[in-house]
Formats: sequence, C-alpha cells, structure tokens
Amino acid sequence: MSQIAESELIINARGAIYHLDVTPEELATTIITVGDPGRVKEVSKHFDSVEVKREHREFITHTGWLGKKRISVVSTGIGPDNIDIVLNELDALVNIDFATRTIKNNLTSLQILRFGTSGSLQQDIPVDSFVAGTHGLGIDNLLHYYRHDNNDEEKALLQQFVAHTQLDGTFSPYIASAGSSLLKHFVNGFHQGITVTCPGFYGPQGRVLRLGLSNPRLIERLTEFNYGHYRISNFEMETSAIYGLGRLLGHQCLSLNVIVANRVSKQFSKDSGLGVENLIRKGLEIVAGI
Ligand code: R1P
Ligand code: URA
Repeated sequence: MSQIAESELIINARGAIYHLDVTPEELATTIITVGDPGRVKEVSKHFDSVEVKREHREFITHTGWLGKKRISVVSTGIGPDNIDIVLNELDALVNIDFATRTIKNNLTSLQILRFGTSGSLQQDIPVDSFVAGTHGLGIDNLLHYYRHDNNDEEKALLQQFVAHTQLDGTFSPYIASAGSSLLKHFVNGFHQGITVTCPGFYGPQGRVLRLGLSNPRLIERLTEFNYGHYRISNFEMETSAIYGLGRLLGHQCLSLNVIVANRVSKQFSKDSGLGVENLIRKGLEIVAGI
C-alpha cells in the first residue's frame, strides 16, 4: 500500500495532525463540532471528566466522558473551507496509520454532530427553536473539488432548486443527506428540513448593508422552494460541507442548529446565548444515550 507523503499528511513533532494538533489517541469516535471556539468549553463543562484539551488557531478540542460515552468537542471556526480541514483531519486521525502513513484496512465510521447557530427561512420556525438538517444543500463550492455523485432524487431536487432560485450559471449547488442512524433520534423538539449552506453571512445570505445583491430575491426563493415534502428550513455556513465530506468518507453526520435569526419575520433572538446552552443540553442528553 502506498505511503502518504509528509507534504500531504502533515504530522507535527508531538505526533499530532497539523491544524487540529490532536493525536489519534486524543480523539473520541463521537465528535461534536461547533463553529465558535468559545463554545467548546460550554459543551465540555457538561462532561463528567475532561482528559484532553488542545488548542491551535481556531481549532480547540476537548475530549472527555459523559456517562459511559467518550466524546470529543472540536471548534471548526466559520465556513466550508474550515470544514475541509476539520473533516479531513478527523478522518485521518482514525483511518490512517500515522506510523506507516497508510490507509488502515479496517475503517472507522465516526459519529459527527454539529451544534450550531442558524437563520430560519420559515415563519413557523421561530427564533430559539431547534432544527435538525435532513440534508445539507451547498451553495458554496467545496464538494466540487472531490469526485462525488448524487442519486436520481437528489439530482432532480437540485435541478428544480437551480431553476427556482435562478442561481444557475453562478453556482453549482450540491446536496448530501444527514446520517440516518443519527437523524432518527432528533425528532421530538426539533424541526426538520433542508439546511442550506452559504459561503458568506452577508451577500450570500441576502443581507444588505451597503452593497447591492446580484440575486435580491434569494431569501424569498429559498423560503418558497419545495420538492415533494422537502422544504428549506434554515441556512448557515457549514452543514453541506460536513454532510458532503462525511458521506464520501463514510461517517454518520448530523447538523443541529438553534435559530438565532428569523429572516422572514425579521426577528433576532433576545438571548442567543441561552438558546445555544439549551441546544447543547438537549443535544448532549440525546447523544449520551445513542
Ligand atoms: C456565522 O455567524 C456563524 O454562525 C453559524 C454559521 O454557520 C457561521 O459559522 O454557526 P456557528 O454558530 O456554529 O459558528
Ligand atoms: N448563522 C448564520 O450563518 N446566519 C444567520 O442568520 C444566523 C446564524
């Protein structure tokens, strides 16, 4: 089996992977990702014990125990480009032998759950409520750098999405579904719907401060879109990249978001910190039992 070169798989002097600065032994197979590095300690404060704390750039990792479950919480920072780093490095930590620099024969499937914040695109999904993304629909471009495919239903949905949103010619959207073994546990207390992932917070999410938009009706078009029983519930900046790369690498992924802004009713949460805390509590309670 061919060795992966030092320039491609970068391992530091501690035996840890380049950006995350985490060694294979320091990572659990159930992983919570959060965008905000400050949110890592808000998750790990609920653990019964924390055995590992690592920090490099925006990537903070705490690994510990919640009951009988070993969990790592990792911050990704903002955006799909950071997810490219985090998902590839998490996978390398479990599926590449660092001593021989070869892919292991027996691959490990990780459970990866995002605890994030998001904007709602539906009037009936109010601020402070929770959404579990059934799909990540990317209007970023990350997945196009990898060989990937969509099934016939996904292709039909994407075709209708492009026609409806009139994003054709500017972007090539992609879609990937949540890990079904995780999604089934997040029904009570969670709205479900398609989570759209954008490559920015302002223009790519239809926000106008001083600049005009190339597609001023984008928000309405996302809100109105439906395909069969699917509709778009919310948007943010990581889910499609997690679902897309997670599926290609064989991991079970689920993105849970608390709604901090409702873009239809134009409301922002009065206490988004409390909303995040509530999502962390509910999410961990369920994860501990899976
Ligand atoms: C934008 O404010 C950030 O918040 C959302 C978006 O996806 C983006 O990362 O998620 P996090 O709160 O997890 O960072
Ligand atoms: N995160 C986003 O990306 N968008 C929002 O509107 C709120 C949180």
